[in-house]
Amino acid sequence: MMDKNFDTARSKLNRVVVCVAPVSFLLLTVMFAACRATAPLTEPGTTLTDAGASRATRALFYNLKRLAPDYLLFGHQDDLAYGVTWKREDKRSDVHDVVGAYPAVYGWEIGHLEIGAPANLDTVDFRDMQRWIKEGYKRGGVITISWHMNNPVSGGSSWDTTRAVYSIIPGGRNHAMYRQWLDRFADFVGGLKTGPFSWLGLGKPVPIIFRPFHEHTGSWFWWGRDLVTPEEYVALWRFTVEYLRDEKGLHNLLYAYSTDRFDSEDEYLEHYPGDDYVDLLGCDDYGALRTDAGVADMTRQLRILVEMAESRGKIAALTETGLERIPFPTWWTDRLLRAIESDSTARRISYALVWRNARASHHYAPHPGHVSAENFKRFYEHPFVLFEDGLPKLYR
Ligand code: BMA
Repeated sequence: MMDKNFDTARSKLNRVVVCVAPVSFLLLTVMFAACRATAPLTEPGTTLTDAGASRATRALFYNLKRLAPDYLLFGHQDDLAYGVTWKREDKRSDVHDVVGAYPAVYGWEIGHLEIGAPANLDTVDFRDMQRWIKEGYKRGGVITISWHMNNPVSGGSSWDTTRAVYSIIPGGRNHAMYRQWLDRFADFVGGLKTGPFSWLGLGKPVPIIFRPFHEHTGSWFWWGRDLVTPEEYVALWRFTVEYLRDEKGLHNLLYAYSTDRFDSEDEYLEHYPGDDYVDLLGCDDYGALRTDAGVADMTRQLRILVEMAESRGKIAALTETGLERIPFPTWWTDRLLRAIESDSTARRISYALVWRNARASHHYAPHPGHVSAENFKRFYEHPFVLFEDGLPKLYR
């Protein structure tokens, strides 16, 4: 005969198990999901501009940081949109035509998005651009976006140096218009979702390294050095970050601050908006690598850049460079690679991106038969250099 007390205790236990089990299962699931959602993915001394950045965006940041000491990622502007002799051909890329691999970093340019145009200032259709951005991301590449926006005061181009920054910062007479420009940016970025339900507007947004108001140590753009006070530039930058992050709820952006060539840390930081507003420290330089003598100057700048970035827990990158038409056949290894790889500090930049292959008189990557094509293959094969086919998974 079964002990009655035991039986009662057991049936009570059963009832408890029956009631508690689903609850604990639910609790465990919730806890697991919460852990996944907020898994710190942090390193000491490092915080992102956006503490609520998506998991993939945080993964990109930390993976780029992790790779930086040992590898250089190669990037190319508008790589999938056109080449020196073609335009808008599915899966085509001049870089791929030469080495059989896509670049690791894809640069895109959204100038004229602000005015609601269907195509950018270089005639790249924005819907095509969204498709190419998603393609590159799905293959594991890195996406960065620059913005040659029109002058908000004169309506001229980015190169129209009518003073304008004062007019779009909070309190300025064109501030509402600037908000609308950022709304258009948010719509564009909102259209960069991937996943099975992305066609419904659901899905995960592609992480982007966003690089606005670049080359401001020069004065050829309306946000350049002689056309803006440091206070105005900082106000513009901070407003832009806060609006996109806090009001538009974009959590897939890493913010890149990138100057043109610079002489010193002080010069570099003259318009710096602060560590809380920047994830990547970059610089653009097309001058140094024109000559052998300039290689040392490039290395010098990259050393300063890496030191500034590492002491702040950020990433450093050569955000734009290149030699127009690349008339020097061994430019890739003898200038670009030498400037970066031969120095134990400079080599810790994350990536170097060359500009677009617009036409025979304006291109920065080789195409088949190009005078630098063979050397570009040596560059591709170098163990320090990563193209897309050599990338580890960057978004996990
Ligand atoms: C410049 C040139 C221009 C182009 C601009 C934005 O350096 O390539 O032709 O319009 O970048 O992409």
